[in-house]
Amino acid sequence: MSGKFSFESALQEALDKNEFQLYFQPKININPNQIIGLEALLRWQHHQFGIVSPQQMLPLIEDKGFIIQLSDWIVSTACVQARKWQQAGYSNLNVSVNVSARQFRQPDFAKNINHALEASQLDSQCLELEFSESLAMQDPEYTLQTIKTLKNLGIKITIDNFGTGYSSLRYLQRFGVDHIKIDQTVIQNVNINSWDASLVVAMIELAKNLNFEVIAQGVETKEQYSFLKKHGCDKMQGYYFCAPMPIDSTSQFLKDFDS
Ligand code: G
Ligand code: MN
Repeated sequence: MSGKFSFESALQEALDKNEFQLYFQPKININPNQIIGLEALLRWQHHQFGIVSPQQMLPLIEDKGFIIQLSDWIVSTACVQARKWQQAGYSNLNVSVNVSARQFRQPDFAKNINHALEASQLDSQCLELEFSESLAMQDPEYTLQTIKTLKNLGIKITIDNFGTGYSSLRYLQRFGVDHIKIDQTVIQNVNINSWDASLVVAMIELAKNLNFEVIAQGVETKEQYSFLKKHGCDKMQGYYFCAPMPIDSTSQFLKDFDS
């Protein structure tokens, strides 16, 4: 995959050819044992390059402003798919979508989200938006206003990759976020590094005191799972439970989980 020019023309072709797909990764509550939602994650199945991750493609797309078009597609597709699962019997299923920087700064951002909800007929309570900590804190006054609008629509908010940026606790509280999601780089160190272990315990405590729910991302091992459980973090996501999956496997996962 060399050269920016060919990569970008490949992106345009990908949109035209419907090569973008959403994968879904469950978020699990361990007590009681239930699926609390599915995070929609973008994958690009290229006919020549194979699966291309967002990390590889997003910087290029951001450059081109391509991300706006793609972001709208992600939100709409995630809402439509969540509604389908609800109609198939998982009536309370929640879906979450990651918000990109370019998308967030669009003046029509909240309006576009609302449009996707209306078009899919998904209840706004069933949609959660994930903002990375660094994005949320870039211009916190702007974030505050935007989150207010989204929350008035009934949408839930997660601060993603928590522990990697610089959060103002005052703003976190003013945002009125529903979840903070502890970043996987922190979780993956809990049994290796006592500083990270203390950090996770402090974050769990902080969330409790400020009335957010806390979820741990990137849980990969039994040891990490046990550590989190012991310290009262019941919501988790990661390869320990399952990797992001295409739609068919997600449907199967939902079915197996129920039985
Ligand atoms: O931007 P965000 O933090 O939402 O991205 C999550 C990314 O982490 C996804 O691309 C997903 O594939 C990946 N991921 C999910 N679970 C795990 C895990 O247990 N370990 C690792 N290393 N990555 C994970
Ligand atoms: Mn996320």
